[in-house]
Amino acid sequence: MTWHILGAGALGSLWATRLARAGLPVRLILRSAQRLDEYQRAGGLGLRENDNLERFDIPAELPDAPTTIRRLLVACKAYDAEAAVSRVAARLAPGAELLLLQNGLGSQQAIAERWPQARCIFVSSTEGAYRETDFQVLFAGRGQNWLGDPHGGAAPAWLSELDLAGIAQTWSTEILSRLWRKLALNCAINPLTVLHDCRNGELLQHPAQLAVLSEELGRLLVASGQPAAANDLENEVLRVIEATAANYSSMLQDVCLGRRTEIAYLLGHACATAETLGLPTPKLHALHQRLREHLRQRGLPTD
Ligand code: NAD
Ligand code: KPL
Repeated sequence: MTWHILGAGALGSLWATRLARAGLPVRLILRSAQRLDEYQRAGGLGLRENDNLERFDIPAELPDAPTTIRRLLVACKAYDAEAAVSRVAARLAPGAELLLLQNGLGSQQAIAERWPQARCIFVSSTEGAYRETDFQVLFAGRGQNWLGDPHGGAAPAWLSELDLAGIAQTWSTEILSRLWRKLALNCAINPLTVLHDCRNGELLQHPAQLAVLSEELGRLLVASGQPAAANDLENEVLRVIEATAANYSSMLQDVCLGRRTEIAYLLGHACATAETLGLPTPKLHALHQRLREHLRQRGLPTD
């Protein structure tokens, strides 16, 4: 069965090239005739891995192409994902599978609610990739992809295709817990790196701030029905900071490059959930407001 990939950015290209390299059928869906033309002139998708550059001439099409989609990897940013799926919705077969690669939470639920006839598989990825140039991706960090269906059900047989393609995968029966835990880590670390304009490791100079945020996030996870995701959260925040001490967080990189952040699906989602639950989280709200003000001053979207 063909893998349709919606969005040929960093992660979409990383998946598409590895699937194509394994000889699996892949088609890219690009947003406009101009992007399609640029792609064709680039001569396919490039993957740089361990100083080795390979190019793959993967077929590409527009969202309104006539063929049916049975398996779709949605590889857009969280703020683009629902609109991107809506452009191919008429092509989805009944029971089509949508793999949602987005960071944070909120965009996946919006898609799952709007297209209930599809099987939505949520993915939490710790792989790292970025675009070196248009249509050329650098595989910057090996990691793991956890896939799961929040409604339960069996693991799909095509997971073996990911193994064949060398895409590290684990089927998770607790995918929401994983996504909430990652969201909490991102909420404790990323906004502070933006506001202090620092590498992750420098946050160790602000232990009191990290402690109070971890405490509020832990209470939020428990109140949201995800107690396992709250286990030992503060220590995990400190462990991730130490393990990634020399890195700039993805949010700080976005801000420095003048790119829209996924704030609405991270801190925004955390604060909105706390409000819905009637749970007081004053430090998280204050952090959200400071971050939004910081983005506003730089002319970036605040949600
Ligand atoms: P990206 O910006 O590199 O790629 C997104 C692509 O989607 C862009 O090429 C954009 O043009 C395309 N797109 C947007 N709307 C579209 C539409 N309507 N039709 C077709 N294409 C459309 O983003 P990314 O870094 O690949 O991140 C994707 C998601 O994966 C994000 O939620 C991110 O947080 C998450 N993620 C990324 C990484 C990473 O290392 N890059 C790691 C883990 C998670
Ligand atoms: O996932 C991250 C990111 O940069 O987005 C880290 C810093 C590891 C945790 O927030």
